[in-house]
Parts: sequence; structure tokens; C-alpha cells
Amino acid sequence: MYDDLFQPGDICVPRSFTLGAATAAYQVEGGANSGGRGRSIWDTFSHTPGKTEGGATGDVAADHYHRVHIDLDLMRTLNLDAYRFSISWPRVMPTGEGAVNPDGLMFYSRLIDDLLDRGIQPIVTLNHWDLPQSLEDKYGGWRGRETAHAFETYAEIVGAALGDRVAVWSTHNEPWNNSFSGYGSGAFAPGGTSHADALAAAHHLNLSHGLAVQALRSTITRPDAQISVALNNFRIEPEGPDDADAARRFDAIANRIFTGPMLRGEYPDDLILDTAKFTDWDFVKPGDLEIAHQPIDLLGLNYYEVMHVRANPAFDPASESDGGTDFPGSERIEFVRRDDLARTGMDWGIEPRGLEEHLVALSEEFPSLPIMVMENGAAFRDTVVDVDGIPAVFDVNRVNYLSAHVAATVRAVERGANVIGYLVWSLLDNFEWTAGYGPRFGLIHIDYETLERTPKLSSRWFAELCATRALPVRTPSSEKAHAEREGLDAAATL
Ligand code: IFM
Repeated sequence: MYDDLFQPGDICVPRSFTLGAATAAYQVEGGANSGGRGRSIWDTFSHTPGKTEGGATGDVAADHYHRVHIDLDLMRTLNLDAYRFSISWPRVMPTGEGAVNPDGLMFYSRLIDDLLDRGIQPIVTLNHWDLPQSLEDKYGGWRGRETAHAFETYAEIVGAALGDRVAVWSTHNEPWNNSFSGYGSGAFAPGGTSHADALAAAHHLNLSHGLAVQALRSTITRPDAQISVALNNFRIEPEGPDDADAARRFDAIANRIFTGPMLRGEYPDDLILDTAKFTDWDFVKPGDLEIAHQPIDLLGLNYYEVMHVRANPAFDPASESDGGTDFPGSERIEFVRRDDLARTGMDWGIEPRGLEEHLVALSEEFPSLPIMVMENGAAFRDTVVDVDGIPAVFDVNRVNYLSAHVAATVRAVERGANVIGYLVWSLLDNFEWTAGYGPRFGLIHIDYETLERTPKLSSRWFAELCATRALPVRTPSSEKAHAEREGLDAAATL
């Protein structure tokens, strides 16, 4: 279908680089009631009227649970080095603790074997937000310290079952969203609206990260396995000199609240001061920070956009709310929407140089830690077109987006950043949380009526990158063909 559209360009990624694609359990698996899976907080939340766009749920999603072999074969055609997926905790432990569901564990064990048979390395995330509902009911979810200990046991069980084969482990994915969107703003499951709770949740995620690293170290046996955490650590840029404090505040609450405990064994003093109005931090118990601060092998970075911040000139301390806003103290900060930037379908500004700068900066900040870009990608309004009876998606904007970001990653490496891999978000179109099924991030298009898979142009582009290690550029004939096709597929043009 997409033959002769690309040729190898001049920019090359290192041979040793891990190139791959990522998904998360609740976003792609479906099979909500299959194989003994328990309920997660996202089942409850998405089934609550008004919480997601159009009432979308992950009940079916991309039906990856039932179509995993089709997806594995597609992965093979993409020449992936690695596939990053998350384990659904309630599929493996339906109530989050106690009984293990052997069928659930077997699903992931087979997936790992099937990946390895195809020469694809498994990268596993333990927590991509789908907390078992029972732990929410019993302990208040991540608000409760008990959940951190339940996570430790879950990590031990999964480590013992899969740790002979998994190449890279991530304890958590984006604890920022997990805590602040889940417990403070109410935007994500379980929908809590207390900033004090969100701060407690952030701490329990930090603690549980350390507990899980220890549990994995004591159970996994693959000698070259690496342990990491995937943070959406933000590239923050103040608009002007007067906005430096706004940038510092956001950096403390969004970035250093996680890198502090996990990578340095401390909470930053300015964070404690900034949040004193919301909590006295009494949920931090003696020894917690030592536990959170475990040596890890790799830092996962999820990058989508630069956060341009400025101080809110109209800030009134009396307006500061205890919950229901984005994060504690969010009234003090404005996020600037830069009109000079091209934007994705999520309305996120496209700034590949932000990725380059951030990789260089993070590598300087944590020089001993290799970094893997664990998520990067873009949603666009993709349309399937019929070319001589064969479905196709000419997602030229995604090709441009990914090319620019891989090139930015290569530039960061040339500037000395210790980056060892790049994973596209996402392998498949999927359930984009509260935004439902509108935004499509996949290299592979999913028809949500028929569940048919259609590889997009970007999947061919990525397959060629993985095979040749040279950033593919479009051939002159492809430029011409695209121009001719524009009538068919106007949405594919930037
Ligand atoms: O879909 C999400 C993913 O679950 C976490 N990182 C950002 C992606 C795009 O919003």
C-alpha cells in the first residue's frame, strides 16, 4: 500500500537505540469482563454519566485482549525492537490483593513469549492508572498508605511470574496525572477533588515506586533487565523574567515532587513551603524517603509539549481553592497558548526543540541515568480512504510530527544526552481517557465499529526507520501522490 513513498534520509538513530511503540491496558485491551478480570477505578469512572466524552468506556477499546495475535503480527511488520504495555492490576489480582487470577497472569506471560518469539523486547509498566476498585473502596486508593503496600505485593507477584523475560520495567506511568488529576482536580478516576488528598496520593506513589523497585529486584531473574519509572516530567519555560517564580512553582509541584524522592531521597523545601496551606505532609513517615529513593537503571520520559508559564497577574490569595482545580496553587500560574505554534488534535503545541532541550537538561541533571523516551506522539483527525479497494490512512501530519521528534532526540544525543530509546505513543488508536475515542494517537487505525485494523502511513514510516535506522524522508513521487490525494484526504494535510 505505502510502497515507494519513503527513502532513507541523512539523519540516523544509533544502532543500539531501542525503537518501539507503547500502549496501556485500559486504553487498548477491552475484555473488561473476560478471563476473570476485576473492576478498576476507570471502569467505575467511565461508566459514571458525564465523566467521559460521549460516555466512552474501555469495555471494548481496541479489543486487544481478544485480538492480541493480530496485533502481534502487526508489530512484527513494524520491525519494532520493543513493545511497551501495561499490566492491568485487576486482571492479575481482581481485588488488588489476595487471590491471583492465573488466567490474567497467563495472558501477559503468553504475550511476552509471543513478543520474544518475534524478536520484540517486552517493556512492562505496572501501573498505568487502572487501580483495582476494591483498593479504592477499602483504602481510598492512592490516598491510603495501604495501597502502596498492596502495590509492593503485586510487583512481587508479577516480578516472580514474568521477571525471567521482561527487558524493562516501569513502576508507574505519569504519577503526576495519577495523583493530581485523579485525586485533586477530579478530571480522572477516581474523581477526587481534594488537593490534600492529591499530595498524599503523590507521596504514596513515590513510596510504592520504591517498594516495587525493591520487590522487582528480589524477584526478577533476567540478568540484563532494567528498572525505571515513566514520568511526564515537563519542559517548563517562563514567558519572561517576572515569571521565573511561576515556573519554579510548577516545576516543584509537577516535576520535583517525583524526581526529588525517587532520584534524590528528599522532597524539595520550596515544595513543602508552597503547599503548606494544603497539607502538613504528615503522611510522610520516617524511612519513607529512603524507600522511595531506590537506585534505578533508566529514566522514562513521556514528552508531548512545552509548558509556557507566566504568573497570574490577577492572583488573589483568597481565590486559592482546596480542590477541584488542576493542582494546589494552580490559580497563581497561567499556561500560555502560543498562537505561533502548529498544534495537534489535542490542541497541544508542536515543539520538537522542547524535547531536545529537555533531554539535554535532564541528562545534565541526572548524569548517571540513561533516559528512554517512553511516550511521544500526536493525535490527529485521521480518515480512512479507499485506494483501489484497500483501506489506507495518509497521516502525513503524524509522520511529520514523529520525524521532527525523532530528529530532536538524535540532536539531543549529539549534544551529549544519554538517551537510549524512543517509543511512539501509541501502537494502536485507543481510549484517550476522558476524551474517549475522538483523539487518535495510533500508528494503526482502529475502526471502533468493526475493530478492523488499518496500518497508517506513519506505521510504514516507522517500520522503515526501525529497519534502516535512517529517518525516512518522503520520495518526490510520494509528494506528488500526496498532492493528488489531497482531495480524498484533506485531513491528512497540515
Ligand atoms: O494516552 C495518554 C497516556 O495514557 C499517558 N500519556 C499521554 C497519552 C496521551 O494523552
